[in-house]
Amino acid sequence: MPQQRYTITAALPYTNGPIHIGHLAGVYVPADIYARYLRMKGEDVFFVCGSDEHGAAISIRAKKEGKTPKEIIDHYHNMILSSFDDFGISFDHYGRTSDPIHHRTASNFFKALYDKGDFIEETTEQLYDQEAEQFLADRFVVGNCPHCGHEEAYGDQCESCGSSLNATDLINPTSTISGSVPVTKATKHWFLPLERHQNFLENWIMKDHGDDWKPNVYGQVKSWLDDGLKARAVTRDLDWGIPVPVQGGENKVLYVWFDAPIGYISATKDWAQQNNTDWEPYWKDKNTKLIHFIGKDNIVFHCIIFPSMLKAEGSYVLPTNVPANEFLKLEGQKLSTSKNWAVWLHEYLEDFPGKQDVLRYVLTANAPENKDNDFTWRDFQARNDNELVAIYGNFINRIVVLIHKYYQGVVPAPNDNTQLDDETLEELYSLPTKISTALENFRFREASQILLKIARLGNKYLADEEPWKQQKTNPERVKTIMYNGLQIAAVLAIATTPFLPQTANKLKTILGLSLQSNWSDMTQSELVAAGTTLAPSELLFSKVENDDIQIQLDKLKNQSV
Ligand code: B3M
Ligand code: ZN
Repeated sequence: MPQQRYTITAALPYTNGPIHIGHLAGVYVPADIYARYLRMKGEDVFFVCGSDEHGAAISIRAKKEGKTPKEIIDHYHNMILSSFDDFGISFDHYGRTSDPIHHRTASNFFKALYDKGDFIEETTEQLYDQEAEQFLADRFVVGNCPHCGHEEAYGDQCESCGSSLNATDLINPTSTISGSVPVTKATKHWFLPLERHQNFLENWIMKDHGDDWKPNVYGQVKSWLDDGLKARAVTRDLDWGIPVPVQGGENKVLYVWFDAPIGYISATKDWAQQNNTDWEPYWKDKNTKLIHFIGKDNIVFHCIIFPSMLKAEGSYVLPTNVPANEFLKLEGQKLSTSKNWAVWLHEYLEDFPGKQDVLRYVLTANAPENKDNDFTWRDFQARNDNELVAIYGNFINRIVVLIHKYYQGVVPAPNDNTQLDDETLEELYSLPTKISTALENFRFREASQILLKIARLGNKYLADEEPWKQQKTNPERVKTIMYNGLQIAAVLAIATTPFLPQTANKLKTILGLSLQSNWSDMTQSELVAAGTTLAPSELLFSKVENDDIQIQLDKLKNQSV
């Protein structure tokens, strides 16, 4: 089959704080598993992310810390980049929306739509903070959501019910800058008339993607479309952002949600320039599959607004899928940067050195795929101890230790298989295909459980055959069992690669497998050949102690405000 080109995007984190487990579970871990899996299948994958450095989130943080926005974005950009790197997220490129290449790209995009008459220019009454002398939109203003009554809805969105709002829709608005009650004041802006795109969106999403988009994503999109789309302002009266590049745009900037998704494109250009390749096929070739990994609060922007922009521009592909996740909670409560109710990635990496894969596993096995889910430290410990240590690690340890004990580490030549051997191997070779199906349908939880099933199969095989009881009486039979057991371990090693890359490398090293494996390698019946010498056994996982968990629980309690 010819290579399929994939452009995989992961939501650009705001550089107003570090990365926490909610971001990882919702976006970065599934996106990384998906990208690694497709690369192993030999597809042409470009996996892109970057820092989202404009918008109210940054200005507010800067004000709070008494710093300039530039100081804030540099600080968090570096921090986020290095924690992603330590954690092993395999982006092909990580850009920044403060880069000149992004400013140029977003500015040109705006101009292109402007020149084609795709905006409405209108002077309207907007909320204005007289004390701060600033117009209020987005996170600069909170109030009651007109749809669900949530008391802290932002000027562009209610995070509780997910509806997208205009600041003037809020009931009892207050400024988050000064706490004062805003007045209204006239100002000119450019609006993207989404109602013009209603028909196209209905045809594209409801006709083409009713079956292959996740129900939580499709459901949200459908309800916006059913409500009827309205024009959205895509410019703001702010001084932090990308200047509006048309006449009358002085002292105004592009709305952060106009420029941020273009960040995926500018990061692609940046990467292509550095790698002497062409960026356009990744965005404009009609066979390219564009996949956006995001959290549920970003659905409207990726399924309605950005596609309308792309369609209006005319030369871009539209997303093939937008596998948005729901939210992860922590110990029963909503994760919150401002309340410091979070497990921060950079702190996890310090507190649990070398245990990146444990977090990847727990966040995948318990991913908030179809509904909000809870991360608890007890569950983290239980999944580590009962699944990774007791099932996965135990199987590998048993088989490798026995090969060293019986054969000084040299893989024995097998004799004829019994029926049970054949049945076991048949089941083994059916599992990678099941993982593929789950991953290709964005069911990462299920995929992780099929992965574990390979280790369970290995344990069951050893427990049923009890080679340790037969070694004296029937050593030839034991050779076959051990040989087959190693093939199970080898399939496990390769299938583990997209999920737990560090563990996969360790296991491949023990088994003498190449670290560069392809997904199709798992169809080979002899992955570890007789005569191969295994490396010494190495513990893949170790128990998480009660004390370690208590430290985390105490820390959470003490740090939260
Ligand atoms: N910066 C992430 C958020 O809403 C937002 C994503 C942009 S993706 C183009 O937290
Ligand atoms: Zn609401």
